[in-house]
Amino acid sequence: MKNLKTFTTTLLAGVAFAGAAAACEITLRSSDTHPEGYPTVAAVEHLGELVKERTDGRVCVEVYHSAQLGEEKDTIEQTQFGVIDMNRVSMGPFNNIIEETKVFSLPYIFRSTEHMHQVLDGEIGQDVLAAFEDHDLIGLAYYDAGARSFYNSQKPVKTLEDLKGMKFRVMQSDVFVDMVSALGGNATPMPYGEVYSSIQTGVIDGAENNWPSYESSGHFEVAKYYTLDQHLMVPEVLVMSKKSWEKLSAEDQEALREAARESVPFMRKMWAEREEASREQVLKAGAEIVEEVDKTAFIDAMKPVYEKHVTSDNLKQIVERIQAVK
Ligand code: GTR
Repeated sequence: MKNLKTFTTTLLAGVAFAGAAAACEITLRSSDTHPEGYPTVAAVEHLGELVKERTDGRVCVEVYHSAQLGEEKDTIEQTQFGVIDMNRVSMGPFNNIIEETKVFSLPYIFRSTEHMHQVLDGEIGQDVLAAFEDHDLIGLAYYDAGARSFYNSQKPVKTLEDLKGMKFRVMQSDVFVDMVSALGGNATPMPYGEVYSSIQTGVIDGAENNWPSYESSGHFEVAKYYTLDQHLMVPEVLVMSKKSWEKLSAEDQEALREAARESVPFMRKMWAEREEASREQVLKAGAEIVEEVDKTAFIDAMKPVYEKHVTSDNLKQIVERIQAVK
């Protein structure tokens, strides 16, 4: 009996020791509105594995998915304060805080996914990421978010005329409010988590998003008419609180930057697959897609959005630089 007790004690001590050796000295909490398995969540988890490996287990990243830490706008503030260490968010909710982020939220600013990648991977992408620093944030990486299109619970929207007077939820940014107004609709900015019930109860007619979000949020269940107008390509961004960043050694900062860079191709591959899978899933579930859309009419209608929001020399220059990218 005594022997067994000694054996158990030794065993437990061994387990505790192994646990201590592998314990993380720093655990960075990262927020995401999306559920487990969504490409943005998987990308940050992947980044976490890389960082842990490269810091010999000292720095770990814990992803709080499914909006466990709150809705995007609130989590951004908490990240600025250092309450949340990292945050994977759309560029949209930054528009009212960081002027430069508006350019990527302009309707039809990118001609294609390739064009967007060229811009984000080059100097312009770096310049816009650098703009986060003046706002207590460090921009680490961009992730894909495909193209956003309108969907609603009422009817197939085939033309601009069909959109007139309809109520759409938008992300909390003035650019998107003006975008819906320019199309003749009524915009209601609200947090992502409130959209499903708002469509269900008829507070709004619909919203706009990419295939994976339309699918994973379940919005297709309450708004089955999806119009492939692809008016926005707003990239996702991974940011870190400057306060948390400054607590890291230069070496750990570099490990984090490197892991962030490497998580991008991982995410892009996953994203392309998920776009296809989500599209198939919603179609199977009965979503009706309007594929034939006169995009020129949509593009022309968006001119007032550019006139209102691209006013400073800074933004005018960035827009010109984006347009000049082949
Ligand atoms: C998604 C995006 C989220 C969130 C959401 C929204 O496409 O990945 O970060 O911004 O859209 O519409 O609020």
